[in-house]
Amino acid sequence: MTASSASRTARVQRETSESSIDLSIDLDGTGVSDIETSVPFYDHLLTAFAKHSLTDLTVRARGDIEIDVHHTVEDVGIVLGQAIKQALGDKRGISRYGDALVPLDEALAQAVVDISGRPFLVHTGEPAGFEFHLIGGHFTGSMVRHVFEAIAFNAGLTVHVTVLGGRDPHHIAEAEFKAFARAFRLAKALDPLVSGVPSTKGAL
Ligand SMILES: [Mn+2]
Repeated sequence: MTASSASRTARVQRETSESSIDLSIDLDGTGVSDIETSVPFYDHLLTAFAKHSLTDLTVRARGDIEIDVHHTVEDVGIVLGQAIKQALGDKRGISRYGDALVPLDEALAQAVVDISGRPFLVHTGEPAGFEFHLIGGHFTGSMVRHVFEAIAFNAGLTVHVTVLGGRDPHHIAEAEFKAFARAFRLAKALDPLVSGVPSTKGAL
C-alpha cells in the first residue's frame, strides 16, 4: 500500500495517575480542531498547531492541574508525538523536510523539521526569564520547550526551533508553535515526485 492511498490517522489513549488523555489526529486534514486540555493557553497553542499544520486534531485531557499544569501539558505532548509517529506509518512518499519563519507582531520564530526517525531537539533564543513567566496566569514559559521535547522524542522527529526576536511571552510562544506547525506541514506533505521512503537507507 502506498502512503497516498493509506489513511494517515491515529488515535492514542493514555491513562496515568497524573492525567487521562484521548487524542485523535488526521495528518491529511484541513486544520479542524476540537481541543479541551483544561489548560486554556495550551488549547490556544494546540489549536494554532492544528490550523497551521493542516492536521485535524481532537484532544480531551484531564489531569492534576490543581498541583500544576505541568503533567497534563507534558503528557498531551507525549501522546501527540505518539499519534504523529503512528499516523506517519512507513513514511512512504513524504517530503521529509520542512522549514518555516513565522512572525507574530514583534516576535519571530524559525522552525525546521526532519521526519528522520531520530529524536532530537535544538531549541534556542527565548529571552532571559521566559521560562519563568506564567502566560495567561497558568502556563509556564518553560513548558514550550518541554512540549517540543515530548513531541520530538515520541514522534521520532529532528526539530530545531529558534526564537529570533520577541518581547511578549504570549507572542513568542505562539510564534514558536506556528513556526513548528508550518514546518511540520511541509515535512509531512506527500510529494508526488517521491517514490518510496525518502532516505538513502531505505527506512526512516
Ligand atoms: Mn516534565
